Amino acid sequence: MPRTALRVCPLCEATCGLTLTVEETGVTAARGDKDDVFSRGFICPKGASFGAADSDPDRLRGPLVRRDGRLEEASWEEAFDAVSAAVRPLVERYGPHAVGVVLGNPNVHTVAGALYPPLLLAGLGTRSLFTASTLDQMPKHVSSGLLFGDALAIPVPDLDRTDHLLMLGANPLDSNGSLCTAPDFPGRLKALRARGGRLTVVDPRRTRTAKLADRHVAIRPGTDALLLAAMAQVLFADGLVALGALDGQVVGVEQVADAVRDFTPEAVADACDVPAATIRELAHELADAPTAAVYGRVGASTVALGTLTCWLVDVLNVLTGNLDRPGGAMFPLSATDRARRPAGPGKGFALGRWRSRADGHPEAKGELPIAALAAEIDTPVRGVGAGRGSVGGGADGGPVDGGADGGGPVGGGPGGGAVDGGLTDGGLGESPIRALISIAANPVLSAPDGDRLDKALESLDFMVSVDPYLNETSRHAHVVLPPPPPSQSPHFDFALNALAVRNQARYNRAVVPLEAGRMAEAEILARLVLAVSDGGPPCSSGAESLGEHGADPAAVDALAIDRTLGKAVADPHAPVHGQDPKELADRLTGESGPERRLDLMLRLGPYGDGFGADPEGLSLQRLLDHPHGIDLGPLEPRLPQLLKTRSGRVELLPGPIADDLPRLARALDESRAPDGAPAGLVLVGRRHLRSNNSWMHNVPALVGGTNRCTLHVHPDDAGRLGLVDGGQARVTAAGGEIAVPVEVTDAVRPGVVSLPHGWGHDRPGTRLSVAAADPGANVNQLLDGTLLDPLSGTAVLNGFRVTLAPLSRAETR
Ligand SMILES: Nc1nc2c(c(=O)[nH]1)N[C@H]1C(S)=C(S)[C@@H](COP(=O)(O)OP(=O)(O)OC[C@H]3O[C@@H](n4cnc5c(=O)[nH]c(N)nc54)[C@H](O)[C@@H]3O)O[C@H]1N2
Ligand SMILES: Nc1nc2c(c(=O)[nH]1)N[C@H]1C(S)=C(S)[C@@H](COP(=O)(O)OP(=O)(O)OC[C@H]3O[C@@H](n4cnc5c(=O)[nH]c(N)nc54)[C@H](O)[C@@H]3O)O[C@H]1N2
Ligand code: SF4
Ligand SMILES: [Mo]
Repeated sequence: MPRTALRVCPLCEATCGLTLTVEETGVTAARGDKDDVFSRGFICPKGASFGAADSDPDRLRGPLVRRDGRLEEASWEEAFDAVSAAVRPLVERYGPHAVGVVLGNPNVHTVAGALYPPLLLAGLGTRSLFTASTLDQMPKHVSSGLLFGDALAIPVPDLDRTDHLLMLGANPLDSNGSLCTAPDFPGRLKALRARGGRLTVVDPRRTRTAKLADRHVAIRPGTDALLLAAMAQVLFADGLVALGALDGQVVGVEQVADAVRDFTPEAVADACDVPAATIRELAHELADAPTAAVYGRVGASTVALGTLTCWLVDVLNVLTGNLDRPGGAMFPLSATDRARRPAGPGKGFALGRWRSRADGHPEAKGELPIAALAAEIDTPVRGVGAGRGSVGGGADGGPVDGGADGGGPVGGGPGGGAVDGGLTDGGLGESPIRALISIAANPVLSAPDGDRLDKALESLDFMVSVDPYLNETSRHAHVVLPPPPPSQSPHFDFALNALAVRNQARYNRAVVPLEAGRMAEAEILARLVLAVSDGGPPCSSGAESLGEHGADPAAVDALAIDRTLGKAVADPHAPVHGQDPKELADRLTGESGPERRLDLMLRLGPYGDGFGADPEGLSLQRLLDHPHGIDLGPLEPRLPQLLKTRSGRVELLPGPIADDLPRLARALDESRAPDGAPAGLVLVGRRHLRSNNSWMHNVPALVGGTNRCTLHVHPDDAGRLGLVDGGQARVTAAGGEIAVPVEVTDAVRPGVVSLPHGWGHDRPGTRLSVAAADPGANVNQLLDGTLLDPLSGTAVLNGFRVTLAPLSRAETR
């Protein structure tokens, strides 16, 4: 008998509520849940394929362990024994930072990915953390850290109320939105226009989103920072700066006026290839709109001036008085938000507290650039005898504050809340990375220079992948721990609710019971924490131990709960101040450790019942009683309470930004330099509605048709270079060359070519039968990993130079 079950879709950031049809065989259909408080029935083709993605026969069903070089099926016990036997000795011998952790994008879509990585990092004490954030939104974290004192305080456009949206480098009609969780983003944009609002899209490609806009500005890639600086210059020059309610809450406005003085529209017009008059109009339209929001995403982030661009986005929001006001750019307040502190000065945001060993890249938000992962593995550290690495900075590497009590990662790429122990030597010890723990990540395809990373991963002493697939990255692991499919997993959006255009909360239990032989991802990660922890005290405060390999994984959750409650009862602003933590712990409900942790976070959160302080407030039980979710209302102003800068104000021109401004000036000079050579081509990415980074090319219903790895080339460039539609091209750049089919289209501007990422499924040793049949080429092989936005360590994935040549049929093999 088929039944239906509700489940929020984990396949992108839009978090649509789905109504699933469940039969004996699993999920057989998915439609939009009309009663979902947030998504109101919206669904996209990916969500509609939930069942197919969920029941993909290539998903691994049990752990794999490498024996004599081959990955073989093993029991869970054998798998965790292998992890424990390998990792602890490496930590003891080479120090904690010799164990790297890689966290990939799907961690923001799983309960386990939110709750356990901080504990894993704490258990290891490692600072070798790499996440998808440095392929994505780290510039925004850095900008927010500097402006607001909190890297996780990311304003989102108040989509449903704004009168004017200026969107740069985002294509929500295909991506469904990012760092702005909004189910039915397309419908919300149409509603904006229907109510008389205005949409401007800045994108070198005429995307589906651009086609919907009132105005499309086909900017030259990588120059958005110049455009935005010129808009700011116009605001100052034309007397359009109006802070409104922000007056008195912002420092550094005059310094910004000085900083942008030379970036007049006329000065930047050629570099951006946008007429000066248009730039003036953009500034005036923004200032004149009753409310407006500036929003930049991947194309404004993964560029050489990424942090400056993200900063200027919010500078414009501030200068026009739109930050933190309805209809402007606002800060969501999620149900599990931890903020209870009163307004006032905070600790601020530090960058570069340690550096990568091989190339000296500064950390940002506790992370090192994932583009530098291969180098951190394959570069011997100077002056150290082979095999004799000593531990540097290990003792004070003791962790954790971050995240044991939740909050979890945020954003399109996850962040783990890394180790933040008062660091004095700034080092990572003397050993390169020898072991790697990769959770929900496929950097061989997602990050620059997969060929080098392939070799580096192969050279590791030990690697574990928590991944449902044997793919380009996990094939290198010594142990693969596969999580169950989404239908067998619970769902709560710890990360994405903090980025949602409406405050709301929804929780789903697994819709299908765990299949025999499977282990919940929460338990996998909890056991992993135990397997790599030494059983000693995990933090310098001398708190209780995490336990050790083989212990009951419930102990991990119990410890996290103890820590959170310990802090809460000591906090005069918490509703449970002064109460008995043991007694509070006993009152938590939930069927599992993760559910009890969610209950705790909800009850202590801003809408929580405070363990009785507000009987109407949120708890796990209340969410279970409302399966379509609970609406918590439109976004509300949150300043100054959320600011954690040292001044307690918005710091509009932070030091590290000021120090980076010379690069902006240089970008202008370079664009003016007479080139001589024919105009160079630059490459940008693109996403397809039926795709999702590197891991959904194995679902037959989603691939094929227009979802292919083709190179978009403008007709003028194609003609000049002798490329024909349907022919092949060789694309060459610093990191290598690839061969790809050409699609001639004027959807890209002249001088720009576009390739999607996540392809290149032709490596041996994977188990991706559908993807391997039409593998595509890996665009990231064109990169050598050296092009980064220096402030954030984010890889330049958009707007890098390439050369093209036609390939004859013979050359294409
Ligand atoms: N050139 C170029 N490169 C890019 C981008 C670009 O625009 N251009 N975009 C970048 C961006 S924004 C991002 S976020 C990164 C993403 O890069 P990654 O973080 O590497 O993410 P994916 O490629 O999505 O790979 C996700 C992995 O998680 C696994 N997985 C899926 N579901 C689950 C689950 O429930 N649990 C676990 N444990 N694992 C799961 C998949 O099998 C896959 O191995 O790629 C980046 N790379
Ligand atoms: N269907 C689908 N949905 C997805 C994903 C997916 O792979 N497929 N991935 C998910 C993830 S991890 C993320 S982070 C989000 C990303 O969501 P979005 O940020 O909306 O990402 P994209 O669709 O890559 O849009 C980026 C746009 O920037 C443009 N661009 C490139 N360079 C520049 C530039 O220099 N300036 C300007 N102004 N524009 C530029 C590109 O042409 C492209 O249209 O999507 C998520 N949703
Ligand atoms: S838009 Fe995103 S969350 Fe909604 S159904 Fe599609 S993939 Fe799922
Ligand atoms: Mo992303």
